[in-house]
Amino acid sequence: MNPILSSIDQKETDCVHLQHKEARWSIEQIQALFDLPFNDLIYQAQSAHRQYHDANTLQLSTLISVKTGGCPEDCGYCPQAARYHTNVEDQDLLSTEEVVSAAKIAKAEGATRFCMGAAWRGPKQRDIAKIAEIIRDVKSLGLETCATLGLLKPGQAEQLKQAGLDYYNHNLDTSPEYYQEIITTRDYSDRIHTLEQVREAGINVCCGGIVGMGESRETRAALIAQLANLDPYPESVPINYLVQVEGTPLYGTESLDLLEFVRTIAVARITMPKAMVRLSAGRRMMSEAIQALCFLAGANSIFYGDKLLTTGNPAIESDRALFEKLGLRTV
Ligand code: SAM
Ligand code: DTB
Ligand code: SF4
Repeated sequence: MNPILSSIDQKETDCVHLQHKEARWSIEQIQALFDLPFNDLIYQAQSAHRQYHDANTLQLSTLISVKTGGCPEDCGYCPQAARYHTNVEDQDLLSTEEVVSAAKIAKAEGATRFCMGAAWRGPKQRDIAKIAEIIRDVKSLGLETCATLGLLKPGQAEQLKQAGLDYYNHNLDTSPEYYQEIITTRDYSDRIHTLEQVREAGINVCCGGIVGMGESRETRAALIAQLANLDPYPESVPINYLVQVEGTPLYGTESLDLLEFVRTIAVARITMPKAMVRLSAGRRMMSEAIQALCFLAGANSIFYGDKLLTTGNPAIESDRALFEKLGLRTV
């Protein structure tokens, strides 16, 4: 076995921020992965990837914003926060019919997973009833379902589970230390608490973060440590490259080198080998070559369709051309 991997596997360290039973990765160990020569890092990531995944298969996931804008939170990256002046138009919760018709189109285009996002701090009880109906209908189309609705109150995760929700997306976004630079209206422990409720309800956890927010490599390593030390680690890990939207506080942040984004994907793959690692927001800023490197580094899912929640995503035709060039089988 590779000496770096085996030494990391054997060493058990405590996680300073969260009292998880099995903290397995220190920030230093993860930083050592980030610091590897690029070829060594990608080789390790691809080797870890092949232990649990078909290296030439990519899952296609389509996103829809079911409730847009007007959010009371202050996430510095987000165009949907009411307090920032962006071009996003507010939109109330869509009807079940509107969401189902979008889900049918996504399925016809080849997506197998449908992710529904809402610009809420968290859902109210009456929202949960409506969302449950939407989830039931989307699920009945044979699509994997994911929802990202913000912080959950006790009992809500169980209701989502009963409706047939497969995954709940709730990102840690960044390291605990950097978090307060980005968001002040809720704290890290609120996020962890919601993740615990999702886990306890028996819903798969989809949890990742954003890179390119002006953070250091150590901060990226600390984010990955938080994710990898969750016990168990998330089944699904979206890695987003900041989409800079005019009017948000993070607009104008110095762009992160995309090879560092590829490294982040690789480190997520090595530390969470069984997870789906999702190359999420930011693909419009990435060349085909960078995206190919992300797949080589272990990303095995993308958002597919010309829109993310409020911002753009590559056109389906150009994605199909890329899959063809790379010989990727999509599911
Ligand atoms: N309101 C809910 C919440 O924040 O938990 C759910 C929707 S929120 C838009 C879902 C995730 O999208 C955020 O946690 C963040 O990781 C990601 N996101 C939002 N704006 C982004 C941006 N401009 N660039 C990259 N990722 C972004
Ligand atoms: C995730 O980690 N990324 C997606 C999804 N989960 C909900 C959202 C990306 C949003 C990008 C900015 C926008 O389009 O508003
Ligand atoms: Fe609101 Fe979610 Fe955007 Fe934060 S990321 S402002 S909680 S929609």
